[in-house]
Amino acid sequence: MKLGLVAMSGLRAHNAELTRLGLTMPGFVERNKTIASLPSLGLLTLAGMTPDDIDLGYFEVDDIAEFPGLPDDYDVIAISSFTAQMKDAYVLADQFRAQGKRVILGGLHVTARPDEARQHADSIIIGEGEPSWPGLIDDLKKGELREVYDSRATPFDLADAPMPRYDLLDPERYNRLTVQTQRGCPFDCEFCAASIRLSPQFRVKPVAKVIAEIRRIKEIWPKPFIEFADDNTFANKKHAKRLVRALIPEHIKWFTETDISVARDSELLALMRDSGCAQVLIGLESPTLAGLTGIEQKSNWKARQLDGYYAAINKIQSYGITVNGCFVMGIDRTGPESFQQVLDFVRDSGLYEVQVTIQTAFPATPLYDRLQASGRLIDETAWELCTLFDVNFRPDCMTVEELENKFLWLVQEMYSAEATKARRTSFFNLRRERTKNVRVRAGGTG
Ligand code: B12
Repeated sequence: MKLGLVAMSGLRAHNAELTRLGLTMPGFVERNKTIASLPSLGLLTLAGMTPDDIDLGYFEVDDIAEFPGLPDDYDVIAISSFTAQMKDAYVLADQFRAQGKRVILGGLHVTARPDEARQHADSIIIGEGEPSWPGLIDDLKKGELREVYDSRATPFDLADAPMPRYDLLDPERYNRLTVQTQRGCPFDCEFCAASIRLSPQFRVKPVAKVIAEIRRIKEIWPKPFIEFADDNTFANKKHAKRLVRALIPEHIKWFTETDISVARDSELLALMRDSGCAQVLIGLESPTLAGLTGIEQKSNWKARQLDGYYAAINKIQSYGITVNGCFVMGIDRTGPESFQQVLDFVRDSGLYEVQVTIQTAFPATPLYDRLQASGRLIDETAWELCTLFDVNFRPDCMTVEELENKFLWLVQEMYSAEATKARRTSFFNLRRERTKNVRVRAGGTG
C-alpha cells in the first residue's frame, strides 16, 4: 500500500491589496517568508505512527492550480489543511477520489465541521490524530475503513507521542522546523482556533522526547532553527525550566509562542537566553482595557495583564530575547481609534517585532458562535477568509470598510523601512546598555 501525505501549505491573504502590500513591506515579508516554509507537523507525526509495510510520500500544495498531482501508484491519500485552504483541500480530495484513490481527512477544520468534511472523504478523524490513526490503518488494511473516527473522548498523552518522520522532508526546502512541546492552554481566549479546539486540556510532552526530536532533526540539519509549534510553551513554569535547561547543551536557536507571565520569572528568562531563545511571540491582543476585556473567558486574565505590558516587554528584551507582540484588530469595543493606539504602543514599548492580524471568526470557536447568533458573520462558510488578514464579520464599532482600510494603513505604517529600523535600534540599544551594566557590575566586584 502506498500512502500520500498531502499538506496544504500556501496562502497569506485573500485581500489582493494586502497581498500586494505584503510583497513590499520589509517586516511583513520577513515574517511571512519564514513561516511560509514550515512543513505539516501533523502529517509527519501520523507518519511516525504508520507501520513500515506502508510506503509513505510527503507532498506540499501551495496553489492547487499548479499542483501536478501524485503518481498513480499512491492508493491512499491523507490531506491536512487549516480552515483557510479547506475548500482547495476538498477540490483535491474530490479529484483523488475520482481517480479511485481513498482519501482521509483530519485536522482543526475537519474537527470543527465534520459533516462538511465527510462529503469529500472516505474517512475522517475528528480531534487529535494519534488516538485513532493506528485503528484507522488496521481497518484500511483489512478493507474495513470506517467513515468516522472520533478521538475526542480521551486527550492524547504526549508521553506516547511518536517520533515525527522529519526524514520524509526535502532538506533543501526548509530554513526552520517545528517541534511540539505541549498542547492545549490553561486559558480560554474567545477567538482561539489552535490546539484547544482539538482537545482543551493543557498537556506537556516529556522533556526527553522533545530533546530526542531535536536530535533527530540535527541528524538531517546539523544547525537547525527550531520553531516550537506550541500555543503556550511556558504555562507550566516548573516544566518550562526543565525543558530549557535540557535545551542548553543542544546549541540550537529557537522561537516559541507563550504568554506574558514569563516576564515575572527571572530564572526562566536567563535559562531561555542561555538555551538559544531568539524570540518569543506573545498575544498582547490590544493595548487598551476595552479591547482586552472579556477576551480570556475563564478569569479575564488578559485584561488583568495590561498594566504590566511595558515593564514585561522591557524585562524580556533586556535578556536579549526579542518579543514579537501580536495585536488583533477589529475586536469588539475597539473602533477606528484603535489603529493609532496600536502604532503608539508599539513605538513606546520598544517591541522588537510586531504582528497585526484581523480578528477572525474560525468555525467552532466561541467567537464564531457568538457572532453567528447575533447575525454578524458576513458569510458563514467563507472559509477562504479565515486567513487572519481578511474580514469575515461585522465589527461593532466601525464598518467593514473602515477595518479593512485602517488595517492597510496600519500595516504600511508599521512595516515601513523606517519604523522597522526604529524597532531594531531600540532593542539593540537596550541590549548594549544591559551588557555595559553587567560589565560595570562585574568590574566592581572583581
Ligand atoms: C506551523 C503553522 C503553519 C505552517 C505549517 C502548516 C501545516 N501545513 O501544518 C504554515 C506556515 C504553512 C501555516 C499556514 C497557515 N496558517 Co498556520 N500555524 C502553524 C502553527 C504555528 C503550528 C501548527 C502545528 O504544527 N501544530 C502541531 C500539529 C501536530 O498539530 P495539527 O497540525 O493540528 O495536527 C494534529 C491534528 O490536527 C490532526 N491532523 C492534522 N492534519 C491531519 C490530517 C489527517 C488526514 C488526519 C487524520 C489528522 C490530521 O493530527 C495531528 C496530530 O494530532 C499554528 C499555531 C499553533 N500555535 O498551533 C498556526 C495555525 C494552525 N495557523 C493558522 C492559520 C490561520 C494559517 C494561515 C491561514 C495563515 C495565512 N494567512 O496564510 C495558513 C493556512 C494554510 C492552510 N493550509 O489553510 C491558524 C489556523 C486556525 C484554523 N482553525 O484554521 C493557527 C491555529 C494560528 C492561529 N493564530 O490561529 N501555518
